[in-house]
Amino acid sequence: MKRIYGNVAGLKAGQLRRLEKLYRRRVPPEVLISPELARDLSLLSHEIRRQLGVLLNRQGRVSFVVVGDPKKIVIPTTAEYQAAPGRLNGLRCIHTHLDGEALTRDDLTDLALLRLDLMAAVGVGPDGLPRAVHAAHVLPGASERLPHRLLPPLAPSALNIDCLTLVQALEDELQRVATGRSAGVVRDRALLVSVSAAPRRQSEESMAELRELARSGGIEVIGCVIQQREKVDHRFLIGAGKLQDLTIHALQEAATILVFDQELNPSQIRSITDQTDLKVIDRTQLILDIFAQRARSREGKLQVELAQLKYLLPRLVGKGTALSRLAGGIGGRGPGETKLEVDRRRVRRRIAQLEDELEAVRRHRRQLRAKRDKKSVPVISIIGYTNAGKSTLLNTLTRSHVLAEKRLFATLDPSSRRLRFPRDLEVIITDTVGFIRDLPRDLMVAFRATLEELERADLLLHVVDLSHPRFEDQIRAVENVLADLELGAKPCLKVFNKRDLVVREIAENLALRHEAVAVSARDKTTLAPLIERMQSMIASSSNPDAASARPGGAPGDAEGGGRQQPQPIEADPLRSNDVT
Ligand SMILES: Nc1nc2c(ncn2[C@@H]2O[C@H](COP(=O)(O)OP(=O)(O)OP(=O)(O)O)[C@@H](O)[C@H]2O)c(=O)[nH]1
Ligand SMILES: [Mg+2]
Repeated sequence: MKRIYGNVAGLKAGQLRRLEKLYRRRVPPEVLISPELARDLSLLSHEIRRQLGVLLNRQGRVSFVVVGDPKKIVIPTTAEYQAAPGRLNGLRCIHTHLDGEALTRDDLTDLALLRLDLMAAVGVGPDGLPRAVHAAHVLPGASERLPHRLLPPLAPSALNIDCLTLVQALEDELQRVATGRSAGVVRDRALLVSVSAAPRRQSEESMAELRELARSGGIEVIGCVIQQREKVDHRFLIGAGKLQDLTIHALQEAATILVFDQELNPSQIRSITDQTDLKVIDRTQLILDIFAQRARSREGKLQVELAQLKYLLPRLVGKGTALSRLAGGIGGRGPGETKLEVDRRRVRRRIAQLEDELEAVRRHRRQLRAKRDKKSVPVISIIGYTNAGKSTLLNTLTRSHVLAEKRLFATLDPSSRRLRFPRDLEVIITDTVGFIRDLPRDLMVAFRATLEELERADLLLHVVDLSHPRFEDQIRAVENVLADLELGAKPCLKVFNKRDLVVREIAENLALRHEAVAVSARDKTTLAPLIERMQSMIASSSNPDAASARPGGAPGDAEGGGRQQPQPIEADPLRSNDVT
């Protein structure tokens, strides 16, 4: 016996039997609904004074029979018909409207949220016979317009609208939207979402950075939604109504993923995923994904995996605990243990293992460092916000070819080069992973081995992208990370990069105010003052007496500039070898 869904209380046995018999009906697949079935629904609905609906699959079989109340009907959520992203769910809903009214807002929302093939309402006349039929379908790829299209009202005798062809065309269109703009490459298509009480400008700027992060992660951004709320919704973060709009928008644009600018807790991720059928991640997860894509060295990979597992662990909570009981005794595990606990234990074990391996890496690094210390070659570490131009600076200074790219977190693994200064002073110069505002804690801990290198530096070069509208915030973010790493007291020279993109006087004024050197890392002819400053700072750190004689000069007035023409940078013959 097939189940009748919805509001069946108080129906007579005969009426229930008639409802059950509806499951036996077949409708020609190309017809919206057969006139006979429309008539039966209408008459029965009139008799019980409740809306009545059927969900028909693409073979024209009745998959669900649902009883509503006089004004509305609740369609069961149909897990077995869940639609893949960019597809419809293969069911059309035909239900009755006792007053013969057109499709309601709720009907149209259901159409989009459940991704039905079609939604239709059969008007019930005063005699119980069917009147006009109103139908609608979703409208792909047009988020600026309404998300659906209403068909002109149909007569109950003229319901052959060639459903299958129509639905096929809709799916083709959805598919086209999904792949059209990414030139055939299958990539995630994201809607970016920000929910916060912060002023709009701030949210927008943060969103711009999230967009850059998404781009770096190889995700196509198809839209951004910012919601300002005094109080965030504890369940969905975003308001329930807005989330509904978002889901419809996502359907139209064939989005596959929602990326939140704010941190989501595990239960929010779960509720939003359930509600939208989309992948849901937050900024931290996105950064972790980028790191995972970029990690090349073994150490980098270990560090990223560790960070990912630490992120995952608290999120392995309660999910399906009751369902995933393992049979007792397998592999020595006791009965009653849940799969989740096994997962959690496995993750913990792997974390411990990774931490051991990284400890070994750190030991090895310390030995290398001790060797280097014996030779006492000064170390200069290039640090700064991601995309500031650190790798470019290293390349130009040492004529090497470290990867430099217009994307966030191009560099993950540190690389070191030797550099000989004009005054025959040799140093090691290291490029590091970029910093970012609110750097995920786990990531920082995981990258400790890399960042420990900084402790050993004699001088930090803090590279700043002067052309970035928020460069001052970026400076602060970097300084916060340095303070977290207890490196705040290290000698540090600010390098204001990309001065070619900024009006000359402005660049010079800013550099003066921040005691920085303005350069263009791509253009080695601009680097002479920087080299002078580095040289004198290194010299004074190894010879404190010299320090008082050399106050930090402004750009261009580098110490000794008059006496000694800055020479072209002499890179060591070893330059192409990493010296880590
Ligand atoms: N116009 C201009 N662009 C620059 C300059 N220096 C670097 N860039 C560009 O800025 C982008 C980022 O440079 P990278 O050297 O990769 O930056 P990074 O700081 O190493 O970045 P991550 O490793 O991703 O943290 C690249 O597209 C560079 O070509 C400069 O002086 N002027
Ligand atoms: Mg880099």
